[in-house]
Amino acid sequence: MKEKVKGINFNKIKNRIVRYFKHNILFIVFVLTSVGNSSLLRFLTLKNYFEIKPVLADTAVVIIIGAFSYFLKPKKRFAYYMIFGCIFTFLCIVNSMYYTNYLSFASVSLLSTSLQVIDVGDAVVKNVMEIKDFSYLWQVFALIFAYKALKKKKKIVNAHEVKKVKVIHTLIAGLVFLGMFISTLTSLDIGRLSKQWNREYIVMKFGLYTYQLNDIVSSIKPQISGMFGYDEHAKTFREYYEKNYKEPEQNKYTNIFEGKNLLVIHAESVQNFTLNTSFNGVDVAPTLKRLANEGLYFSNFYAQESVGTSSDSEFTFNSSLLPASSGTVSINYWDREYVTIPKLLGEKGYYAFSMHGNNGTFWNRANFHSSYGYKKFYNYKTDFNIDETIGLGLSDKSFFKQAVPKIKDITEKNQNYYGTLIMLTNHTPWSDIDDFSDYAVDYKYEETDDEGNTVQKSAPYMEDTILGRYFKSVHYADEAIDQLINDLDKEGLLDNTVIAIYGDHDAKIKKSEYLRYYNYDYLTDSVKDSDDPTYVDMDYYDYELNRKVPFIIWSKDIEHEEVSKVMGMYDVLPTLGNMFGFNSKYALGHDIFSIDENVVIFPGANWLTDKMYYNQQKSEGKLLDSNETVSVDYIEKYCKLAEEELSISNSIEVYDLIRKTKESQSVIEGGY
Ligand code: GP9
Ligand code: MN
Repeated sequence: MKEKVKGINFNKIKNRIVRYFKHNILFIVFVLTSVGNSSLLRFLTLKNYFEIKPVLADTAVVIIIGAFSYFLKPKKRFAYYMIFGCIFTFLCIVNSMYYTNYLSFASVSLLSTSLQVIDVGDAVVKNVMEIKDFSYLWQVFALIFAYKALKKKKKIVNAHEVKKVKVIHTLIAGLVFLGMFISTLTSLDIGRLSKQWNREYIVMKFGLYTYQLNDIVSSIKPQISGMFGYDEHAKTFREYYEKNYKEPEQNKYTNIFEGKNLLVIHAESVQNFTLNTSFNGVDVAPTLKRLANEGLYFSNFYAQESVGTSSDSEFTFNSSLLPASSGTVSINYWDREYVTIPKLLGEKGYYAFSMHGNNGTFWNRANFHSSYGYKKFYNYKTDFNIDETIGLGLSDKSFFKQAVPKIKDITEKNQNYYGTLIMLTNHTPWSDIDDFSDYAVDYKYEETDDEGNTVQKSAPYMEDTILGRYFKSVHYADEAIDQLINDLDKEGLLDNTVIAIYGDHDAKIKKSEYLRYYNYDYLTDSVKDSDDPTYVDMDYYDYELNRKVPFIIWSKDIEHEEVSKVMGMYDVLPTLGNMFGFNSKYALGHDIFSIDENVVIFPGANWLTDKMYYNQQKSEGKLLDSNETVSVDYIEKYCKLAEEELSISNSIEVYDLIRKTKESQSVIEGGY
């Protein structure tokens, strides 16, 4: 091989490279371990095996940060790398844990929200932390190992470079990576980075470190957003409602409940499939099943909660708006003006109240319930005697027992009421449920012994599993609802009252639990092999669709109807509004009885129609009926709508647009 080609001295270049590596081992270890850790995170969370974009982005960020280490003396550089190495490792661990729980990535704007997790106690240890979350610690050990090895060989002391030049050269290297990364970006990538709600997508395309830096910027933005961008958001908001607002249509349910009380039961973590589940011939949720069979049953109903879980569902149920894309409405934007069911019914003379057996500060309920228009929030020790505790607080049965006389009192003092009863017992992890529920989730069968006698047998099946405990707990919650309805009836409180029951979100149970439930072999007491012809698998879409929750509207004299059209939490306000005679001009959902094709938009901009579930995070979807087809235009239409509605909703929350619009007597007349 020639050593010189047209004046290029390869030997010299080679020597320089070798020399560079020799003198910068610690820096190189820092870069490789940092990029390696964020790649591992993508691998373990998004199952993203190899994508060049995030690797380029992470490398650029790490090199640029690392470049400044050359301002320090060689001996102090290790401390610099360790500090950033620990920060990066910490970010990976936090994001890994966060992803396990929320299927999304952490945000500094959620710090206050995350503090709620502390109150959930052992639910965190049991369901949030996993061994794999700590695998990222290898970076710290690798740095220490490299440093010790170099020190032994006296490489640290010998390192010598002109500092400023070194900083500049390293920065240039970082900028080269940055340039390469930028050249791969599409306009879609850039658009999503600025919006920041599709966190999975951003981590997948921009890497963890760019995501986290961008997150800091976009989390600070809302705090100062009153000063920036208001006009533009207010304009988009006005135009959206001018274009899309339609007066409510009349249908067979219009005003059927006018003048009746409305009692809402927030059924903690109850998923819809439990209504169709039984063990050994005993239903998991016989009461809910009965109410569904007697009342209006919305069998394809989805919560649209984000990281604000319960509180997001309470917000969306009451306002027909979607959760905030950064932060949580109940904590960050609770003091904005919203058009809500308590306010709308309040205008009709209803007394609005809510009750919950947990501390009033949880999810900031004491504040946001009053801001949403509830006149009183009965909670925890102030209004309830904590005589029986299960999981997070007062047991549902005791809670309901104590709620009935309060409801009676409210009924006597007011012409009408709107009440929300927030259940608690069925909150993960259902640790002590065995003490309160004797519901069995084993598999009972019969066998004939050698003498021809029938022997009753039992295999453990779902006993001592998370999903098994969940079934027991739902059974308990179902009994509590039965007790409430009976007690209300005994007091004559059901005659003029409509009950609405919703599951606030899924129970966040892992797929492996469902695979056991679907594929248990009682003869071997084990889960069948995945190559068994009868094996039932659960893909991403099966899992997402199974997250649906029940929604039931029931009254003593209602006629049963099952509505199988897809429906979201944001459709509740318009649907109940049509029945009770109220309306919000800002509702993003629809009266389910007045819409041909409905769409449920999820906070990450995934969406669901009766035809397809589309995963906008990954730009792929699944047809619900494989014989159906949809056009590209169809997908684009709903993708655009999802982005538009999430953005409008977020603008209302961040910029307080409903209040400001009312104040400025702007284009939309009438307010609420
Ligand atoms: C706590 C309860 C649970 O009061 O509503 O909240 P979650 O963890 O489901 O959001
Ligand atoms: Mn909840």
